Amino acid sequence: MNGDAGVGENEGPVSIFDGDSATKWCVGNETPTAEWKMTEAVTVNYYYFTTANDAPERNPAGWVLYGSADGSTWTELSKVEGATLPTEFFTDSEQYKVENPQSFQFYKLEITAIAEPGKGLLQFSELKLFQSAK
Ligand SMILES: [Ca+2]
Repeated sequence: MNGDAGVGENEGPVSIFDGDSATKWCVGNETPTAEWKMTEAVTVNYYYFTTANDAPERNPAGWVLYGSADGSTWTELSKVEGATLPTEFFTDSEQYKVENPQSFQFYKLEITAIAEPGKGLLQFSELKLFQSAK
C-alpha cells in the first residue's frame, strides 16, 4: 500500500482497507493518491466509500480509479466528478459501477476533488471493492 501519508499517525492509506469505519485515511491535501496490489488479479465491477468520523467537507467528491497489470502502466476504470457522499459519519456511499471493468492486480485511486474545495483535507474511512453488486 502506497499513498499520501496521513495527518495523524494512524491515518495513513492502509486505514481504508482495514474493515473498520472507525479508522480513516485523512490527508493534508485535497488530491491524494493511493496505490495497492491485490494478492491476485481481480475484476472490480462495483465499489463504494464509507465516510469518516467527522468533517464531511473532506469527503471525496471526484476521483479516478485505475487498474494495472504491472504497477506502472495504468488503465482508467472509473471516473466520477461531482459526487455527493453522505454527510452522516460512518456511512456507506452509493455504489459506483466501474464503466470499464478488467482484471488487474494493481489498483490506484486518485482523488480529484473534495466536497468543499479549499478545506485542505481529504478523508474517508473505507473503500469497498466488489466483483458483483452488493
Ligand atoms: Ca478504516
